Amino acid sequence: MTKKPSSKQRVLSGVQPSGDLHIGNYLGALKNWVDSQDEFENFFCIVDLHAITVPYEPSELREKTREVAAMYFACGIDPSRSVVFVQSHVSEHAELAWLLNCATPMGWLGRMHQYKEKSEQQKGQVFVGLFDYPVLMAADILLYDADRVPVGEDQKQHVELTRDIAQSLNSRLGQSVFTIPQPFIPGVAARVMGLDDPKKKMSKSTSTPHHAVGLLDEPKTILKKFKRAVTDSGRSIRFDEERHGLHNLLSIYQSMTGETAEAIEAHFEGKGYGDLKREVAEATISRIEPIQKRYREITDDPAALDRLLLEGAERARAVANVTLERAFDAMGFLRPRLKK
Ligand code: ATP
Ligand code: LTN
Repeated sequence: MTKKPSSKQRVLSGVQPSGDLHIGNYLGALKNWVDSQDEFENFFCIVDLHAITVPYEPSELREKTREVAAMYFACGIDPSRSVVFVQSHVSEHAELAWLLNCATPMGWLGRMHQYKEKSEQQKGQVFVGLFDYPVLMAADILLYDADRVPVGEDQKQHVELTRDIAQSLNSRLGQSVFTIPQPFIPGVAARVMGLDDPKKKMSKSTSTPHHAVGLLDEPKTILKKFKRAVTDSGRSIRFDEERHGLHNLLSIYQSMTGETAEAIEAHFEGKGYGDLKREVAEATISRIEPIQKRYREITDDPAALDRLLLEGAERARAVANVTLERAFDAMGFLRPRLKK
C-alpha cells in the first residue's frame, strides 16, 4: 500500500480541548502552524480523546472542542490548505493506539515527564489513559505518515517516544510500516512560563487567576495580568535566562513583535519594568484583537463550523485508514474488507 503521494513534507499537530487557549499555545504552537502552512501538507487535530485522560466535565467537552476548532480557524488555519478535524471523529486513532500499546514497553511510558507531573498533581485520580497518553499521541502522528510535528518544548519527549515506537515496530516487522517523524520546536517562546510563577510552564489546566493570558481575554484583563507578572528586583532589561520572569516577558514581546533581541534591548535601554510590562501587554493586545474578532464571527455560526469539521474528518480518515490497514496487514491480522 502506498505512502503519501505529495512531494511536500507532511505536518501533524494537535491541541487538547481541555481549557481556554492561552498565549503559550499560540506562540508555542498555533502561530507556527499558520506561518508554515504553505510549505507543507498539514493535518491539525483537536485531540478530544487526550482531554479525557484527566478528570474533566462531560457537559463542557463538546463546547471546548468547538472552541478550540474555532480558535484554529481564527488564528489563520485555512481549511483549503490544511485538514482540520476532531480526533474522536476518526476512529482509526483509537484502533492504531491499541496496536501500538501492544508494542510499547511500560518502562518507556513511566519515564515521561508529563505523566510524572500530572500523576503527581492528581494523586488518587490517575487513570490508565493518562499513562497511555503518549501512545495515543504516537498513533495520531504515525497514522498520517507525518514527517514534522511542530510542538512546544514540553512535547518533545512525546515525539521522541513516537520515533522509538515506530522504529522498534518497523524493525520487528522487517518493513517500513511507519514514517519516522521529527519534532519541530520554535526558537523563541517554545516554553512560555506562567506569569504568576515563571518557573512553571503556562498551562490551560492551571487555574490561578494571573497565571495565563487567555486568547479571549479583554484588553484590560491582559494589561492587569502583565502588570502583576512576577519579576525580580533587578533594573536592567536584558535577555538573561537566569532572570526567569524578565526573560519570559522579553520572549513574549519578541515573539509578538518579531523584533530581534538586540533591537529589543536597545528599545528598553533606560526604561523600567513598568514600561516593559505595559508594552508587552500592548504588543499582545494588538496581535490578538483581530483573532478575537474572527473568533466571534466563526462561533456565531456553529453549524458552519460543524460542517467544516465533518469535511476535515472525511479527508483525515481517507489518509488514516490506509495507514491503519497497512499496520493491521504487517502485524498479521486477517482483514475482511468490511464497509464502515
Ligand atoms: P494542559 O494544561 O491541559 O496540559 P496545555 O496548555 O499544556 O494544556 P496542550 O493542549 O497540552 O496545552 O498543548 C497544545 C500545544 O501548545 C502543544 O504544542 C504544546 O507544546 C503547546 N504549549 C502548551 N503550553 C505551552 C507553553 N506554555 N509554551 C509554549 N508552548 C506551549
Ligand atoms: N500532547 C499534545 C497534544 C497532542 C499532539 C498530538 C501534538 C496530541 N496528539 C500529536 C502533536 C501531535 C500536547 O500538546 N499536550
